[in-house]
Amino acid sequence: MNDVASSLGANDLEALWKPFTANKQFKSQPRLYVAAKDMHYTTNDGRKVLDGTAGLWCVNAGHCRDPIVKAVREQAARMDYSTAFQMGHPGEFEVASKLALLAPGELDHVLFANSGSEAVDTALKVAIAYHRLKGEGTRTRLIGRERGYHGVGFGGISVGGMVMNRKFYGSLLGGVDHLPHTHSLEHNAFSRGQPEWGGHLADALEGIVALHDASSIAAVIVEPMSGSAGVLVPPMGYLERLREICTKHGILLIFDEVITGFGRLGASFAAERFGVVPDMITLAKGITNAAVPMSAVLLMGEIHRTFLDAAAENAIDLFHGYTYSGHPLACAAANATLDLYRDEGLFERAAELEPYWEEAVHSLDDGRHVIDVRNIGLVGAVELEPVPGKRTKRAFETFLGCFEKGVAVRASADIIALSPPLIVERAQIDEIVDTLREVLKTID
Ligand code: PXG
Repeated sequence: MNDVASSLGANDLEALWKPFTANKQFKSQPRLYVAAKDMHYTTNDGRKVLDGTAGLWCVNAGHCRDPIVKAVREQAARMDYSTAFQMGHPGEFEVASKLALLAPGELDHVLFANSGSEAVDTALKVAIAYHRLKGEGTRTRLIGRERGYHGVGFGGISVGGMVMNRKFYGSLLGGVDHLPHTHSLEHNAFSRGQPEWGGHLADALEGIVALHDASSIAAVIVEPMSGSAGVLVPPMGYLERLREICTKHGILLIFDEVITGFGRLGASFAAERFGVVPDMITLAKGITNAAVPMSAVLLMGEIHRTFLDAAAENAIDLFHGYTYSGHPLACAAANATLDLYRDEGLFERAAELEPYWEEAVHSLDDGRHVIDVRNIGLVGAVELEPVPGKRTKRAFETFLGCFEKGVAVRASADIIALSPPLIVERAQIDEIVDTLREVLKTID
């Protein structure tokens, strides 16, 4: 240990460089949670904070739920780790089977990883390798979308469309194009559910195909509803059109459902809610209710078969995987979580609450600084007019103000995103919205 390190006390905040955090501000005014149960966190100074964001879009069943805690505890004592490659354990097969049953269409095979970023990079690699095995090795281009978020791996930031996540990191992957995003205050402000305007923006994919030729394109990846970029709900007909164009040109369609999976939109997956089945789905977050890190790629049986058919009997069929793919603790958490979602009917509950949620968030339509409110499922966004020359300031101060008043909301640029656990009560929806309204009145 060097002198500086050895002089740090056990509770010193200096050594840790927190991710996606304003570290100078945080260290001067630290916000620490020490416990969580159901809809609430407890701070280090003993305050209760109502969770308006399900952690980071992930604690869909509420915090520290007993069946999940018990399952993880028992698994930790029974078997900590089993080799991921060439060996297996029962829990991973159980989770994969449950996911395949839950998934729409022929999405009946599963690869595990540990984060949304890893799931995205896995899906992109599988897409390119699949075409290669089919004798179409020229299909290497990947198409993402402006304002898309697909994690922080090199694949994910390359197809992603968040400028701050990209601009520091060099030239990124080659052969990537982006569709236009679908957000338009001019046409869609204060939409309820799917906006009517914007379905035609999917036709930009035809333009990209015309430019490069379909024979060079492996996959299109989009979030069916963009979360991190500030809740961009797909316009009517948009996803259907993307599906049509991809099918027409033999391009794989990947839905990144890291946020939209597991009930967030009132159905198991956004694919089910919107009635559009992609060729692969990436999942994370709610898969274990965030109790243990885990992610997955759901893929069509045909993709899986292509790899198996190409491999000799004793040969490895996919040269990809992580030490912790299908980790026993994660599988224990996922099994208990998927059972809990089913037993408590939480996806249906989200669907039932949607009209109440919609009314509540749109009661902010005339709130101070508010230039848009949008919603779908148990997701809402309140877009604030930026302070000239000081983008993000207003939403960040709103986030701090809400935290002071005991409600956790998420700030993304000048947008406040809301996504409570699916166990939220109506009175708690009111508390989230009322707190936000009051705090907005106090922000310059
Ligand atoms: N895809 C999507 C659609 C995501 O939302 C990831 C991939 C990456 O997952 P990991 O587990 O690698 O972080 C995400 C993550 C926000 C916010 O403020 C959202 C995420 C991450 C950080 C912030 O909304 N989602």
